[in-house]
Amino acid sequence: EIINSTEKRVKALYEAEDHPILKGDTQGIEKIIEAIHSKKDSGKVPIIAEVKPASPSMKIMDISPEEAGKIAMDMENAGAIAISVLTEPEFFEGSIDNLKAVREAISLPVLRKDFIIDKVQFDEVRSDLILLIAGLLGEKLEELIEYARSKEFEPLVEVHNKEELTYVLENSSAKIVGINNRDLTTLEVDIATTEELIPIIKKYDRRTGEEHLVISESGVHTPEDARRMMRAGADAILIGTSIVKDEDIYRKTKELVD
Ligand code: IGP
Repeated sequence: EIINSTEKRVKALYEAEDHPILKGDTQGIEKIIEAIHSKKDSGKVPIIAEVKPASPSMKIMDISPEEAGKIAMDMENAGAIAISVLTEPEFFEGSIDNLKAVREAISLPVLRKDFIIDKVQFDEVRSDLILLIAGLLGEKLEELIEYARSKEFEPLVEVHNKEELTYVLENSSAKIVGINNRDLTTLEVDIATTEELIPIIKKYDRRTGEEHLVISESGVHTPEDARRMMRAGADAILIGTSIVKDEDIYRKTKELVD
């Protein structure tokens, strides 16, 4: 379903009269690495906080662009290292305008969360980081990674299981790997997924000498969950639902960071 709906959006983009071509101005990966180190050095947890109105399994809350900007400011002030913004309109109720508003409101790097399947989508809106889902792209993955970098977006390449991870490590130039604790086909969440997959990345890195940044995504609710993901070897943690549904976004983000 979500693929059909994404394909329709892509078609509309091609049919649109004038589509602007974006130029790069990324502040992606270096800034993230620096922020991760400085959080860890001060004994804190590097959190990427997500502006997420809904998911296929749960409505969280309506978020207008103005509110998206305010929420992102709270997240930034509470010590998040980056902000993720859903732009998928149908199943996650995100929007391009939310992302634009967030980018104007804050100075942290911004990650665009959407189902990217075609190059034309890179011209919709500028972000520093962009999600590419390995399981969705298959053999198109490396082509889109290279295209992303040519447009100065740094891709966060998401995997959910051992097969996808091994494929990404062996067949792509991904530097930032996201381990999604949620299975996008069954929507089941288990944060043990991160514990299971990180050793494979570390072993690969030791063998090749390259190093990946590992982001644990989804299903993290408490400071204990967050610490558990850090102990497993995550470099940062991406959290949406538990922050956005809290009545005090600043306090909840800070609790997870501290
Ligand atoms: C956030 P959570 O459980 O904290 O709300 O999860 C984020 O990981 C999740 O929104 C997500 C996602 C995605 C959304 C991970 N991968 C791919 C859309 C598409």
